Amino acid sequence: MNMREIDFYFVTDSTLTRKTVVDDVRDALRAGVKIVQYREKSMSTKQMFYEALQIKKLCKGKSLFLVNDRVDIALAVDADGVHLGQDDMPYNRARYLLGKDKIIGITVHNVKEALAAEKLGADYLGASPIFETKTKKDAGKQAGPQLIKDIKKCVQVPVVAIGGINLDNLASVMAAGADSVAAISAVLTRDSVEKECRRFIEAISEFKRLHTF
Ligand code: TZP
Ligand code: MG
Repeated sequence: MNMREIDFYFVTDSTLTRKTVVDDVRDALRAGVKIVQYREKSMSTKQMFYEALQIKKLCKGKSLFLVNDRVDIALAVDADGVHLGQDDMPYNRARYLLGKDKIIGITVHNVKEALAAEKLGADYLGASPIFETKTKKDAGKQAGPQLIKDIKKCVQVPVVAIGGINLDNLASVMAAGADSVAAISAVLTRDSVEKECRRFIEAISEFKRLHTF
């Protein structure tokens, strides 16, 4: 599995789940997601380790498994990689610790950060936040789909769009050139995480099918 083949990017959130984070991952995998990011901001390191281990086992043979922020947890469970923000562990140190084969994604908010992250060697970029979001308090001001267009003009690495994305505004994000889309609340707060993931996967692949020649 390669970052370029990924359509919908699934991210966990223990504050939004209607069941448990592990149940959500099971549902998402049933829907066919090909990448799962474990994003946990409040648990103890020990709890995170055991939860990450469970998720890693569920993902095995089905999906890539990345850990948000925590290089130590990623290493401890032998995850496929990490997702790092601008204030997380510096890329070079994370790469040194994880080795050349692991995936490192970096959140970027503008073209300058995107160019810097690509130059460092990031495997993909998370363009954020595209729309207003309540899920991440310090996400910053919504950039609109134009951010994706601007970034896609100057980088080669895949760009994952995140922040306030739902099935209604998805087309505008895809039309701007996103390679992949992450949506948290639009999926986790619905009755069926599985159904919602399926809807995103289908809508994204349909868009790509119609617009790739
Ligand atoms: N990073 C940038 S915005 C965001 C993260 C983790 C939250 C996205 O959540 P939602 O509910 O899809 O707006
Ligand atoms: Mg972070």
